[in-house]
Amino acid sequence: MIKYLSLLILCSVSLFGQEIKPILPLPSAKQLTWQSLEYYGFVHFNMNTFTDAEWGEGKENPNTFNPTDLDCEQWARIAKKAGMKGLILTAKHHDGFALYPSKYTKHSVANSLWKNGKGDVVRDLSNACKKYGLKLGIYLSPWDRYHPDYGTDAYNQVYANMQKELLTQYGPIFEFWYDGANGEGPNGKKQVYDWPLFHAMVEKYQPQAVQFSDSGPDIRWVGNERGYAYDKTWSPINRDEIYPGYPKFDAYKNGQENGSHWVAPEVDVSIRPGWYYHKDQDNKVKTPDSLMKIYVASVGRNSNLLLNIPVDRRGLIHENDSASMMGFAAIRKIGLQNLLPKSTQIMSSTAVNGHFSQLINHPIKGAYWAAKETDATPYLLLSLKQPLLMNALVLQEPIAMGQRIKKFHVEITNTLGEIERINLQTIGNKRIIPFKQRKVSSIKITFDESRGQVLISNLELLNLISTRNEPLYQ
Ligand code: FUL
Repeated sequence: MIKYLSLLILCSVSLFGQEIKPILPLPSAKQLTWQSLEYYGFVHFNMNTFTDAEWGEGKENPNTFNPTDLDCEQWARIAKKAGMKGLILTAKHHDGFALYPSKYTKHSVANSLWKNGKGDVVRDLSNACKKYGLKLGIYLSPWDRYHPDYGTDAYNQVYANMQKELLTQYGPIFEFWYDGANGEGPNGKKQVYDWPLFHAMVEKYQPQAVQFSDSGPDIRWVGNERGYAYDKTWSPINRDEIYPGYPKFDAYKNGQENGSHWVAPEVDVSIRPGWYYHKDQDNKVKTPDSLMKIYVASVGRNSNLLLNIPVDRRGLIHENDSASMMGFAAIRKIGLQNLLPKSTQIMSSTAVNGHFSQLINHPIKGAYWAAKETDATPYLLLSLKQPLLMNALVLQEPIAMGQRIKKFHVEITNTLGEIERINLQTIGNKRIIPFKQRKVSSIKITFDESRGQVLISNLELLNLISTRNEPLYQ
């Protein structure tokens, strides 16, 4: 009922209001759904866990894989409590060892002594995710240092067959992850991948799943593994100019203002220095405060955050990692609360009929403020009746209408009348702008350059704190 009512209001808004033209390229429905997930987990757990390596060679004895207490429910329970929306598992890494019994490789759990060859980690995780209401994603390394067919045409079909197994036997998959690393196989040959075939497998068996790689097709790598996107982060990119493992990817990492396709970035980063578990990194787990800064620099810079948890040799998330994830969840809960009083009037320089600034933060889904096309430097002005102690501002564009803002600046006035100006570039799905904590009496946001009319759907005020209850940014 509420849905229909909102639709009715929106329709009448566009009946009486001026129609707003979308700016291409636009995200698809599944890209929009993915973007709303914001934060989910990666699990690197495989042969490397037991050999203390990051990249295996493919010559490892399958019996080396031998978790003593594997419990995927523990992973899912912790991930859920930590606020993650899903988990992506390394079903096969570069060494080729498969965590499920595949018909297309001998190098798998089926040929190990673990559970007498009857184990299946993908199945266990799929069941655990269902139980805890998490989405399941699959990482399947195209590079395979074990497979005898690697480096020949036959391997492309092997990979596609493995995709089919994973896409048809374990329930819904929300994301399929292609790693860009591509080296030589056991015969010294490199593979020429059949990307159209691989993409078609996901399209056929799980059309709602987004596909990740350096070049999409649906979502892309952010260009570093340190946990941050950039002040300039465009979702559009000239997708067809690049491919997974593209050597000059650096030139593409910010996306492109006039890019041909919508391929939003995902920030992948590990909670430890390595992707895999190494005992000597037990005391190098990132702190909740540094995870919070990563969140601000990823989700807060037009990306989604994929945080990797290296599961240990027991087959469990280590206590230190779990404690840090919980600490991160606790400071997110407090710090991400919107402090903007509901009664605050947000003034705008101009507004299109039916898209007034009152629609910012409006409960109607899809509502937004639209500046007039003739307004060269639109602005929003927010005067607080009661000054607020805060250190961050959140802005969102209604990305279903395309990404627009190229350059903007924020002027923050404190209770002494002192003004700080911050110059910024893109917004996109969500921008979190941190600054030194102060008592703020007004904020003005001026949009200096945009690809078409300026549209803003959300504005929030935050006070981001550390685990010691101090301001996160000093
Ligand atoms: C990289 C791989 O080489 C690492 O081992 C890891 O899986 C990371 C997520 O992607 O390309």
